[in-house]
Amino acid sequence: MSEKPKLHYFNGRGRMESIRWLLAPAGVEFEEEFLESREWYEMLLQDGALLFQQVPMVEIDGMKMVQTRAILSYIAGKYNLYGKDLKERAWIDMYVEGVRDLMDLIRVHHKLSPQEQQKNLALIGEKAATRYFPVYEKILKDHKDDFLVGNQLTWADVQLIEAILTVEEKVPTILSEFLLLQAFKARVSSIATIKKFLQPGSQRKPPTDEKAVAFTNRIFNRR
Ligand SMILES: N[C@@H](CCC(=O)N[C@@H](CS)C(=O)NCC(=O)O)C(=O)O
Repeated sequence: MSEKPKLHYFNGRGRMESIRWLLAPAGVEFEEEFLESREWYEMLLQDGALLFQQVPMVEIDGMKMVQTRAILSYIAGKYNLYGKDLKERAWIDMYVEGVRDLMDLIRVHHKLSPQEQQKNLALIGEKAATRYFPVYEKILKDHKDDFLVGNQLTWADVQLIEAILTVEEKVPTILSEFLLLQAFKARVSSIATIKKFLQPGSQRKPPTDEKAVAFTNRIFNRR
């Protein structure tokens, strides 16, 4: 039996959260090693464990993987969440990248000044409502399947449900015009492994706040 993957990151969402999310429906138990201090990060650097001196880093199948996107596609491929052929993969990649562009707006949110945050919040709402969510609503409408690609759960669905819930934390009414996405949210949230991940006490992390940003700035000697 292979060892559990070990995730090296802060005890917060950041770039690692999508990896935690993807391991959930894969039904994979994982361990977490939290970067608690600058010294901890330097120790990882000295060990040569961080190829580009960056986290997330995931120990999996004898590799010390870095680069979020590479880690996610490895997990998606390994756990059958990456479509059945090259074309399905291509669609999954497109849908995932769209969601990740939207999520990037949220990931930087707490690094902004209060004034910039106000503008960014409006931008998140606008982009979600006019650029990204209409695409996924239309896909579901056109093919009438339960999931985005190949009528089975894939990485694209997992990325989308994470984004829906994350945007809702910032703009609670964001789905009001998207009836099929509302149904999608209910359906995917009720898959046993995902339901478990959504329950209190799981390895899902709370929303990022100013304290978390100050902590990471300290670790990376930023500002
Ligand atoms: N392209 C990388 C970027 C990773 C990244 O920027 N990680 C940040 C923490 S979220 C980091 O380690 N920063 C330290 C540095 O760049 O020196 C990925 O997607 O994993």
